[in-house]
Amino acid sequence: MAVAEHRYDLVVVANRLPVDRVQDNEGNVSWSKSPGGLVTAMESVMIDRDGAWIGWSGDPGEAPEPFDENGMHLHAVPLSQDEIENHYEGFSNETLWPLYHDVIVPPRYRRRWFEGYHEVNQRFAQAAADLAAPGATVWVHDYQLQLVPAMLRELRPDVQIGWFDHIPFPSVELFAQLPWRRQVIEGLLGADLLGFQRRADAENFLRVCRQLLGLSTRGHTVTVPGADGAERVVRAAAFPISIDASGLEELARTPEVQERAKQIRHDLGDPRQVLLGVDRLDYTKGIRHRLKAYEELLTDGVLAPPDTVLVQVATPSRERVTAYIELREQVEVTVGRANGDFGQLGSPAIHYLHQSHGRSEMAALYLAADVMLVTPLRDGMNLVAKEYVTCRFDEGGALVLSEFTGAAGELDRAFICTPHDIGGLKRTIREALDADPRDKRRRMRSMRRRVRENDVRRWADSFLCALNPSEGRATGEP
Ligand code: GDG
Repeated sequence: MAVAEHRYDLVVVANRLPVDRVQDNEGNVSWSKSPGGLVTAMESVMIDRDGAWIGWSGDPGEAPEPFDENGMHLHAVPLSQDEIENHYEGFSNETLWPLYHDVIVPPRYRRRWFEGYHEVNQRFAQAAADLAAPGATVWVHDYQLQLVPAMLRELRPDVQIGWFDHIPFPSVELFAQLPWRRQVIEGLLGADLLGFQRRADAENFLRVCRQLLGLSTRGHTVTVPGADGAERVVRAAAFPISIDASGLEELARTPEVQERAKQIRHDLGDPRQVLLGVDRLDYTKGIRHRLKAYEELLTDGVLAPPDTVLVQVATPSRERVTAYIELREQVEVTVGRANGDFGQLGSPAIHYLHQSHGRSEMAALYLAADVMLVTPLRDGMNLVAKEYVTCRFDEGGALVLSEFTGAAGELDRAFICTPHDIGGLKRTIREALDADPRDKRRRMRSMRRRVRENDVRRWADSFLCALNPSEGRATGEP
C-alpha cells in the first residue's frame, strides 16, 4: 500500500470492518452496519474520535477503496479465497476458536493454515503501520490478529499498541497443545497492553509466559528481554467489555419497540411465560444443552405449550465450517422432534428462527421474554445477557446465566446455572419461572445498575487510558 495521505491518532485493527456490503437490484453498492459482538461494542467509541478502522470487508478478492462511514475512516484489507480458507476459516475458526473455548470440539492443527494466518497478520500490521500517525494509538482486536502487535512494533516502534482478547484465554495445559504457541505468545508480547475479559484470562496468559517461555512475571506484568539487552514491560489485565447501555435502553423505551413486544407475545398465542434464547449458532453457546433441558421439562409435563413457549433465535454463523454444519443439524433435529412431540396446531413448543434481525426487533424480543436463557459452555463475556437486562427498564423478566460466561462475574444476581448439569439447568429454569416477582425485580434492578455503571464507553476509556494516559477519560483500570 502507498503511504496514506492522512494519518490517524487512533487506529482500530479488527478482522472485520464494522459494515457489510449491500448491493441493490440496479447494482448500486452501499454499506450497512454488521451485527456481532465487536461491532456492537466498538461503534460508539469510534464515532466520538477521528479514528480509522482497518478490517476485511467480508468478500473475497480485491478490497474496496478506503471510505468514510458514520464518522469513521474505513480501510479494507483484501483477502483471497485461499486466505479466507486458511487464515479465517482454518486457523482462526477451526484451530484457535475451539482451543480457546475449552476444546468443546477438537481443534485442528494444519501447517498451511498457520502460514496463511501469518501472511494475513503481516498484511494487517502493514496497513496499521501505514495509517498510524507518529506516536498514534493502535488498538488490535481479537484472536484472528495475535501476531499483529509484534509485527507492528517491528515496523513502527513509535506507536502505542494495545490488544484486546474478546474470547477466553485458555489454561496453559490447553494452550500448550498449539504447535505455534511460541509465535503466538511472542506476537502478543509486541503490545504494550493486553486486555482480557476476566482476571482469570489475564492470569492464564501470564502463566503461559512463565511456563512456556520462561519469562518473568510480576503482578499484572511480564518482562520481555529485547535484542539490544533492553527490557520492555508488557501489562496484561482484565477489562470486561460492555454495551452501549443508554442507547439500547432508549431504543427499548420507544413506543414502537414496546408495541412490537406486545405484538410478539400476541403472535406467540399470548402464553403465560415466554422463554428466549438469542445466540450466534455456535457450539460454545450451549444451545443443545438448553434445548435438552427444555425438551425434558416438556416430557416431564412441567411445561407445555401454549402456556409456555420457547423462542430460539440462532443467527447464522461460520456456515462453511464442519462443526457448525453439524451443530445446525443437531439443533434442527431437536427442534423438529420437540415440536412433533409436544406442539399443537398453531402452537409449536419451540419457535426457531435461523435468521438475523434488526436491533429494534432484538430489543422487542428481550422485552417480550419472561425468562432469558444464556447457557454457554464457555464465553468470553456474552453481550446478549447485558443487552437483556438493559432492555428491561420495566424491571421485569429473569436471566438464567451460565457460570462459564465472563458476564457471570458481573451479573451475579442472575439465576446462575451450570449447563453441563442438565438436571441442575432444569431446576434453575423452573426457579426463574416460579420466582417471587419482588425477588426478580430486586435482581433485575441490581444487574441493570452494574451494566449502566460499566458501559462500553467506560470499557474503552479504561483500556485506552491504561494504554496511553493522555487518551480517554481517566476512569482508571478496572
Ligand atoms: C464475541 C465473544 C464477547 C446476534 N444476533 C443478532 C445480533 N446479535 C448481536 C447480539 C450481541 C452480539 O451480536 C453477540 O455478542 P455475544 O457477546 O453474545 O457473542 P459473540 O458474537 O460470540 O462475541 C463474546 C463479544 O465478542 C464481545 O467481546 O462478549 O464472548 O464470543 O450484541 O445482540 N444483532 C442483530 N441481529 C441479530 O440477528 N442486530
